[in-house]
Amino acid sequence: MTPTPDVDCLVIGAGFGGIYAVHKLREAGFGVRAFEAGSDVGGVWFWNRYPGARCDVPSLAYQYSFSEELDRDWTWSERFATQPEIQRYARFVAERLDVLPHITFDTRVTAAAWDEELTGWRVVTDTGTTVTCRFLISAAGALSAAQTPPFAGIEDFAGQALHTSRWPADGVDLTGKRVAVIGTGSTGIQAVPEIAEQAEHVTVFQRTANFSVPAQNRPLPPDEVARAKAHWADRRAATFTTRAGHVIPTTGKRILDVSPEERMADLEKAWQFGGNEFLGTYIDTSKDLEANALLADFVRDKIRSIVHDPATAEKLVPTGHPIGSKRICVDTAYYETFNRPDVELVDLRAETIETFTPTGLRTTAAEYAFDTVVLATGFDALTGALTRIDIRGTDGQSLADEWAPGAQTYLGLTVPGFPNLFTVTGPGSPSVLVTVVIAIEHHVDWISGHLVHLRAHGWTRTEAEPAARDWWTDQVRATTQLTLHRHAPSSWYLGTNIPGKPRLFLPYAGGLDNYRVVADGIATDGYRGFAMTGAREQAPL
Ligand code: NA7
Repeated sequence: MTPTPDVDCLVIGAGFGGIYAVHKLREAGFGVRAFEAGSDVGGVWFWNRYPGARCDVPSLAYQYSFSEELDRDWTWSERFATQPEIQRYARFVAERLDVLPHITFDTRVTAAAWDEELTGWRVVTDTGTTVTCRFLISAAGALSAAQTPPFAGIEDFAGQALHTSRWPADGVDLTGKRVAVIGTGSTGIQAVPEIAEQAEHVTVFQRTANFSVPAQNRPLPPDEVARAKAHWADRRAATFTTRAGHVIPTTGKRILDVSPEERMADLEKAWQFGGNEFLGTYIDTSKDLEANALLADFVRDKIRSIVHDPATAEKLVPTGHPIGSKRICVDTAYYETFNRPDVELVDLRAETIETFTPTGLRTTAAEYAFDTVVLATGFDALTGALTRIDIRGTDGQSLADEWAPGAQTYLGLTVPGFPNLFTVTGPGSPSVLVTVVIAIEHHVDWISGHLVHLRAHGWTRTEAEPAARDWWTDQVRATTQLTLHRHAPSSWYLGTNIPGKPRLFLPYAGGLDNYRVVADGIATDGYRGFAMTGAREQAPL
């Protein structure tokens, strides 16, 4: 008698991907369970509770698009939503879709092994539960595996050390504290102004100066929200046809074609409008280094005009990478914060961290004392959430080893040697370069469609072919050449923030619109590139 798995589909994670995967697969008639390490839904929006945590994509775009009803019944309060509001939204959707009964919280998946006889996965959790499933769907997140660099002596530090994505649920009182912040990516840049409001003194340790544009955040007036809701169908349609998953305003002009006066006027307007849409002002700045330099110079001059102390301003001016080649940051009063007398900037290009000490840290130039260190040091992006689970494929090979020389997938969703495993927002997907919620919706719809296809044919096993993976890897590399991302010496897109991770641009940079066309074409073609098999006598789903 052939064994039958406990459940058809097991979902890892209950963030935006997991919530929608449970809903969609259940709607398609599959049995579904999910494990979530946190004690509530929301994923990264459950964990990232640091002061100032906020989305840098407009609220009206950073939401599910599939249901007009959800759109009608949820109202964002600000142009860029705070972490608590986004988590409330995740909870609202999970309750509405009635997915909560399928999710086991406070349970982290630690291992999963393919079992050929079962034609399924044996999944193990940190609470000791083992569940078997036919299909394993990872929605563990692209930016969820926190990275704490191996700083020498950090275990000797007598104060409090906090990674921004593991911030205590009941907050941290920083009143009267001397606080160090290490890291000036999107997180550090959001956190520093808020921490400075509370703390007695803040020392910001910056390794790479980043480009940041003002959010120009504001409350969303009721008429703007009403207009958006009335145009739900148009907004939904735009998720299919735009590169980023939503409409980004642009002048439609090339920066190299306009006069200096026109350029200044356009960019000043874009700066006042705010948000990372600033990058879309002109159509040539993400492809052409000369065009990019003009955009970058505008931001550099803005920094010099905001920061009073010229020496501090020069440290904050990014010089080593094109604007947008590392993820652009969106801030509220970040540069202005360095005009405070109680905020200090340490340039880790001029002095490097030698070791932590019981009272702070020592660099090659000085000793710094503080009570609390905030590690805004980022994530093992795209692969970390998966490689930290002991995933074993057909020959017992580990996914972490398989990806050690550089992660390769078919469509960012599947890996040869790991049948019936799907990786929502995996390496090779466009998710982190576009509106991730929209990419997630597409990935989950595609996965669900694939499982329905298998069921219709009485198949129980699907595995990407190596040739399909190689072809997709070529597509990912080719699209990388179309952008300036490869000109950044380091970024989490390239994996260079993780010691030992090979330097490889992991996302698909061809846009969500193009990705959809390709992935949907593969589906229409009967899921080209997959070996789909399975004994008909094996319990069909
Ligand atoms: P990021 O963007 O990876 O930023 C991490 C920051 O931490 C960045 O400034 C790093 O400098 C710095 N860092 C990392 N390791 C070290 C060490 N060892 N010493 C000093 N400084 C270090 O992560 P975020 O959390 O800000 O944002 C990640 C994404 O999440 C964001 O883009 C949004 O999409 C959501 P570096 O630049 O590597 O020199």
